[in-house]
Amino acid sequence: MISRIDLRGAALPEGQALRSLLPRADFDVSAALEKVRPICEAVHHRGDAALIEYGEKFDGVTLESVRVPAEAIDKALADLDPAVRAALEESIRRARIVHREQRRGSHTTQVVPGGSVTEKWVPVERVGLYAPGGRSVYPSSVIMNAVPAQEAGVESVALASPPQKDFGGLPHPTILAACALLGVDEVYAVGGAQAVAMYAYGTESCAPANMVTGPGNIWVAAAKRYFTGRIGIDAEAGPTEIAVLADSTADPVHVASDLISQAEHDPLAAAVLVTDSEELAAAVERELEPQVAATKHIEDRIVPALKGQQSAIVLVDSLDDGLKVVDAYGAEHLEIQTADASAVAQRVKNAGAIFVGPWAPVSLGDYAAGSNHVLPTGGCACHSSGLSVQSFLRGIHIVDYTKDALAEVASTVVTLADAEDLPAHGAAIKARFEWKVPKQSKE
Ligand code: HSO
Ligand code: ZN
Repeated sequence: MISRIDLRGAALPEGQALRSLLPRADFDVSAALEKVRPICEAVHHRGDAALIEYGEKFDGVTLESVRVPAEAIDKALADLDPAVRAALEESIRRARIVHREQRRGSHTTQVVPGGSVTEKWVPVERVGLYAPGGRSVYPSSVIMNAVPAQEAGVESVALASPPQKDFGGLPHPTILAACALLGVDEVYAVGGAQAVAMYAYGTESCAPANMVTGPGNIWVAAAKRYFTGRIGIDAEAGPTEIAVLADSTADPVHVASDLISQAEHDPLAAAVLVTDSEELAAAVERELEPQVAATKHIEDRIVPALKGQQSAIVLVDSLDDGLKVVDAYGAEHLEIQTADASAVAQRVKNAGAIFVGPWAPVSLGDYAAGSNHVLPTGGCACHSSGLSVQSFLRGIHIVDYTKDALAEVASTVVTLADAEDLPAHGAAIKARFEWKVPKQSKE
């Protein structure tokens, strides 16, 4: 069901050499880039008409308008199963508790008497969120995107999600109901790359956004890359990943069920167990089969995900080696199922989120820990963080110097400007102090 990679018996290689031994899915965004280019251009030139055409072509629906009417959002909430409503409300409540504390105030540093730099944190004005349709209808992801944007103070938050044939061309009702619970009332029935293009350029119905966030398939990731530099993006989310660092104290039933839980997302999802215990590895292998057989998305997602090149049990000589492996891998989600798990978690350098001990499975974080589940995939955890209030803020430096404070540092600026052969930079200082600006001879 899952392959083994045995790294025991020799010193582990470092850096890229170690990374190349570890499993990972192919997720080639650049190859998809050429395919999304015409879609983005069509939306640029033909706006809503192009969005409606793509709705017909990709989603099989004929829309009159891409904007979802308020009544449809209200109705989705009214029709929502009360138990699901209560669970979504609890998820929102916990996410708000955590994200509210991430807010940053302005901070002023007095550099010298009369000279200060204030860092002021300002929310992005308008954000376009994306929620996938099809196989991945996740109202929880609407929560994970909307809550940090709202807690950051973003004034205008819109959401796009593919129109569903079975629901009269509207986005999935649980997505609409989540929007209603979150107070997001600007919703578009638009999916894929065209949704990102709609936000980037704006159309007759949708004002352009400064930033686009939210998970999506490879086309959404490619469209985000296409518009990078023009709009802000969260990340090019790839297939989900779980790594578990476990020793002989771990419960194989828990480990197997957690590996399966993320394999359930996608045939390209990755499930990686890193352990120094042969016994645990064997017990998890034994556990996988009956647990997989007892669940739902077996042949279409879980079996291909576990059997795929992106998943494996990695055997190491020691927990220290295990830590090197999980750092080289940089998992989106990392569980620590070892003795003294909190201390081990503190030693991890690269992971999107870390789940400590037997009572903090990834599923908890997916829905209701209060943490965010939009996390860096594909090894990007070595340079990026998950979505947070910070993702929606910009820090602006406000530089405030008095005449005396500038005079004190004037020669430093002029010297550096001369050293970089930029005399006009220095002249801008000299002009303020009737300092002689030397005439440049024209050669
Ligand atoms: N594990 C996914 C998020 C998710 N899980 C949504 C369930 N629903 C990526 O972090
Ligand atoms: Zn999940």
